Amino acid sequence: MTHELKTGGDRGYLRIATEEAFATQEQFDAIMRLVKEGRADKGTMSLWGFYGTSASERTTFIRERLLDLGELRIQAMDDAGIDKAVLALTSPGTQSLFDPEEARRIARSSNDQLKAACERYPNRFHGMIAVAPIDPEWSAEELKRGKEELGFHGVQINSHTHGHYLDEEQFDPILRACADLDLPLYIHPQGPPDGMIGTMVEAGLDGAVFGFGVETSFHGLRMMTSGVFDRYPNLQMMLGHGCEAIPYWIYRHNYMHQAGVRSKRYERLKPLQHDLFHYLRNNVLATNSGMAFAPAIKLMIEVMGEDRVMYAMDYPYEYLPDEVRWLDDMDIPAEQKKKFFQTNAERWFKL
Ligand code: 1DF
Ligand code: MN
Repeated sequence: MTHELKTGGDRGYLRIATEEAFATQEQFDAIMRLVKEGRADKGTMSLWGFYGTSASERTTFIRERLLDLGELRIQAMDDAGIDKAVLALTSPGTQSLFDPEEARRIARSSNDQLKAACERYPNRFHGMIAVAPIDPEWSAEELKRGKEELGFHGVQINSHTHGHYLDEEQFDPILRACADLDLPLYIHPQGPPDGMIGTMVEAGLDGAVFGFGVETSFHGLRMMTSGVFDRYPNLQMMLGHGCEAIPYWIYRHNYMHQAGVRSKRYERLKPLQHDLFHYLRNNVLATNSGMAFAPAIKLMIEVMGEDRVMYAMDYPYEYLPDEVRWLDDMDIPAEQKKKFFQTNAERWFKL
């Protein structure tokens, strides 16, 4: 142990964790009903079949911690030196549900419960809005309520909705609302859709270990290559887990994307106003959730710029106070470290 972890800024910065999860009992029950009936998609069957029923130490801890928006969570934050958490309804949110009415009800109720928790701990908790992408028009209205009435700071969408992606036309009301309301759009992973999951479950690689990242970087790239950010130049998309590896890949993504566009290889790929580096540096924000790994963080800062990379813990799926110590000890300039832990989150979430 290199140093004690304290809240309050004893190292010259506050620590703001930006991808922290909670569940509501109704959400949990609705997903588990689909899982028990065998009606959920394969990714949800695998993920919630495990987290919802396993008696392991890990899953027991996570189930208890997801449902708590009170003292347990505050104690965990205190113990790890986390000053503030930006909270969102855990993956898959409402997106595995098939009934739009149920999805709307659960999203709305989750927003109300999160608002109450933020009022109980105004200096510790901030909220991201939950929506029901199966109903984009309703979701756009809920974004307005979430920002204007509940005072929330962004929206978390758990990647695909039954295999559909936010760059598709039917989701335009959601993108427009984010742009109009100046709400960052956090695209968080869930299990890959049935059309993508292939043999990942048999391989034990569908979840956070790999499948999450592949599917979510696919989503992020769809957004970057389809002209979304030409339509909405001020829209900010957030990606966790080391920006889902896009900064590492971006040179090749960009080169091959341009080669494909030039040679008119795909009907869908039209010339864009900018190259992919431009969108990465103007429309994408990243967190290091689940990647307490200095080489990945330094790469993000180098490629995206020091103003676009933020800290996240990913509690309760990742809760290792030692990771905070490693990141405190990262060999980057002090001003960059303060941006990473504190001021970038304040700026982009408007805290
Ligand atoms: C896991 C990881 C599950 C993350 C999550 O939601 C989640 C996991 C169900 O470890 O299985 O949000 N995560 O963001 O890394
Ligand atoms: Mn997460």
